[in-house]
Amino acid sequence: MLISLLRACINRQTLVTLYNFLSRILNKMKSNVPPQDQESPTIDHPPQFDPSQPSIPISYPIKTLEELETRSYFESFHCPFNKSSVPLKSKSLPNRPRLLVCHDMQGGYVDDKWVQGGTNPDAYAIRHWYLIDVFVYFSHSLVTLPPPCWTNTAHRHGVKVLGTFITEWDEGRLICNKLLATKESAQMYAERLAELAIDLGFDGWLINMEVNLLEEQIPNLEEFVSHLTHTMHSSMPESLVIWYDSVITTGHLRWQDQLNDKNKPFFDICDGIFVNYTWKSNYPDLSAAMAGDRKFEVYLGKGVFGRKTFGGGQWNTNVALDVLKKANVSAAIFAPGWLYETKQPPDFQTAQNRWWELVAKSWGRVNNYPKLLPFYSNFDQGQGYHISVEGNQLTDAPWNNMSCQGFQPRLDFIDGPTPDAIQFIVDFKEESYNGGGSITFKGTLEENVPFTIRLFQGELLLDNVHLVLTYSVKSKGDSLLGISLQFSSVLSEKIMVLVAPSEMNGLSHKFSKMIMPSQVSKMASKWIINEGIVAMDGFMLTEIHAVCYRTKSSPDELRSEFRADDQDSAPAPNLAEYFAVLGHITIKNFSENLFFPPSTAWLTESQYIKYSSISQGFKTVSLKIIWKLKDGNDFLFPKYNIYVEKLTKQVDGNATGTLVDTRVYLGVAHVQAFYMSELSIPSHIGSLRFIIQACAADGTCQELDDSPYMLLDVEG
Ligand SMILES: *[C@@H]1O[C@H](CO)[C@@H](O)[C@H](O)[C@H]1NC(C)=O
Ligand SMILES: *[C@@H]1O[C@H](CO)[C@@H](O)[C@H](O)[C@H]1NC(C)=O
Ligand SMILES: *[C@@H]1O[C@H](CO)[C@@H](O)[C@H](O)[C@H]1NC(C)=O
Ligand SMILES: *[C@@H]1O[C@H](CO)[C@@H](O)[C@H](O)[C@H]1NC(C)=O
Ligand SMILES: CC(=O)N[C@H]1CO[C@H](CO)[C@@H](O)[C@@H]1O
Ligand SMILES: CC(=O)N[C@H]1CO[C@H](CO)[C@@H](O)[C@@H]1O
Repeated sequence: MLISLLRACINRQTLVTLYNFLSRILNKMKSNVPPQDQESPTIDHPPQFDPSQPSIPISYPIKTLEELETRSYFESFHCPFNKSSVPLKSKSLPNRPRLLVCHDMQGGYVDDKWVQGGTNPDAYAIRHWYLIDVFVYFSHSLVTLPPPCWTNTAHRHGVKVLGTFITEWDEGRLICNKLLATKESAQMYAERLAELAIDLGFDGWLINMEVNLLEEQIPNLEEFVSHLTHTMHSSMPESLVIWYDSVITTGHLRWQDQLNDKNKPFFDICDGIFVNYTWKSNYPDLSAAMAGDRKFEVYLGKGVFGRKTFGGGQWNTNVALDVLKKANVSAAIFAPGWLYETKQPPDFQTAQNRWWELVAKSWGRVNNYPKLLPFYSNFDQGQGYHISVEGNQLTDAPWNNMSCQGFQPRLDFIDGPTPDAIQFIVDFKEESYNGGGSITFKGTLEENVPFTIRLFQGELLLDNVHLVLTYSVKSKGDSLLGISLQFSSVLSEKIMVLVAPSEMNGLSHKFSKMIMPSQVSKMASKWIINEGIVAMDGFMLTEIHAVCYRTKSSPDELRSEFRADDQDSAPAPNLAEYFAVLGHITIKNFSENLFFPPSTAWLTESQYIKYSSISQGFKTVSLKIIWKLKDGNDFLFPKYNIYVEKLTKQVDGNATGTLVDTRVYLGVAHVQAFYMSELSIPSHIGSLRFIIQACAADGTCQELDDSPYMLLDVEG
């Protein structure tokens, strides 16, 4: 047992199994010892997690068959927070080789377990969704439920998300004995798994049976897999159940590293197979031949850590991908968190961009956006050092919430004096317009010479629609930023439309059309909001570019702004510093009017209110706030910002007290529930007003004065 445990730790490069094992032993010891001995435990152990008690919402896996069977997960305080709220818009997988990415990092549930977000600005996240078709959240717990932040961001980008069902080691055999005891038990557990995926809003399961079974257990195992597939498909036709290359038809645990007659019976009753990564160069072709017309449903593994993987993984990841692409089968990348765990230089963001660029070069992009209206990106990476709403910075506390990731751009140099004249990065340190991210462009640029970067590659068909393009910019000196849109007709005719301020008029001859947007400047924050209307019926919007540009201006002015402390490096004539930040971009349907229900249309309610006294006259409150529309309409806004206002105690006759302090931003919710933990209440405060600000898919938020709120009279 211990040997196999040690193997587990070394193989998986994680200590979590050992940790869980020790805490289980510890808990067992704890329940066996008399109470007086409990005061001095020899090893520190975390307090028992009681999912029924209110606490900061987290995402966690199911560890036993009993919990799965009794559906106790649905009774958990944390469950309502656990639903992903972003539906998948493009549903079926395309008919071509696909890229599956399997996340296995530090046992899972790290910074991503905090459903409402955490405080680590350097949390692990993937932002290269345009390269991915399917994302699997993997851990070594029996039932791994993907934290909703992954599902939210993956769905936004058109990527399917699977949870994992795994049985391994001796414990896994015991589980299988129960799971596969009868045909009925196999069906029942399959139904439980299907129910979890459907209720929590993810798209299916990876089934990983890494145990030796008896041959007579195989028919019930097949029943389990086929029943799970059927049940999933009947509720969600485009869902996926994928079999991991592990147990074979004789019951032996024998990884085949290919699709062959020993594992094909499982492949035949589900939506695909994830083949172990130690394959040899001819296995992809053999597997493709075996799969026949389902070859895109064979996902050959490749481990990023590189253990025995074809081509070695790590920075040679493209080697295996090239082979798979040539064989015309799908690929499954295992554990790209390697970059983060092994701290690849120079820093995670740069290393991650370089590594996924290898994947892009080998495999090509698989997802294009925009595909639908409205299209909105604030370039938020789901982490950072501040948060803004419409140009006003609300907090400068470090944070992470992958749910908040906007559509992630892939920045490509298109045209300019030299490719490196301007550096462009998706940034979370620079100021943001909405959320915590932006794109920064900086460098030197000659007057009247444009520098163009592609932001998005889209597939948005325009039919009888006027588009409204809105973008926010903050810049220095005479730096200007325009957006150009590339449209293609059915005959592949390309039309470039530039939406840019009139100072960029000098470029108009390079475009089919130039549209000068109306501009609103937000004085306090120096952001300029540009808005232009484009009509291109019958065309497809295929690319979105940013165009950096400078016009003539007095060099003295510029020097004083950029070089105040640097006398020697005066810029050469006509070549001056360029600096602009793109805050967001929205493309929407001109005729589609946005509507926010008035505050009176909402019901708000508080639950689980708990006060704690910190010191004389100073206390904290924890509570859960929920809200819904009175007419029962289930319509969900994609995001709600939550604020609190503290009001003084009421004095005779005054219905409410006076507002003290300013409104404080508390966080963001992607479901219609928010848990506030330990909000401090000074003694002179008589009531709290929690404001729930709905934000629509195009990024606009309801006016705070019209937003629903919940009033709480402070107890005592
Ligand atoms: C992959 O297969 C090899 C044998 O070919 C086996 O040793 C290894 O454990 C397998 N890896 C996994 C993750 O199953
Ligand atoms: C891959 O397979 C598809 C479908 O069978 C076929 O249309 C396509 O030509 C193949 N591509 C290559 C590169 O072999
Ligand atoms: C634009 O909005 C109008 C009015 O709601 C609607 O009829 C039309 O279908 C929309 N077009 C697109 C492409 O969304
Ligand atoms: C009620 O509160 C307002 C605002 O602080 C104050 O101006 C007013 O005098 C108060 N009225 C009474 C009756 O205390
Ligand atoms: C099973 C369960 O409790 N699901 C809940 C997940 O969260 C949403 C939003 O709060 C609830 O409506 C579901 O009932
Ligand atoms: C963008 C956003 O609102 N992020 C929130 C994520 O969660 C943390 C912790 O709850 C909040 O502090 C952030 O404001």
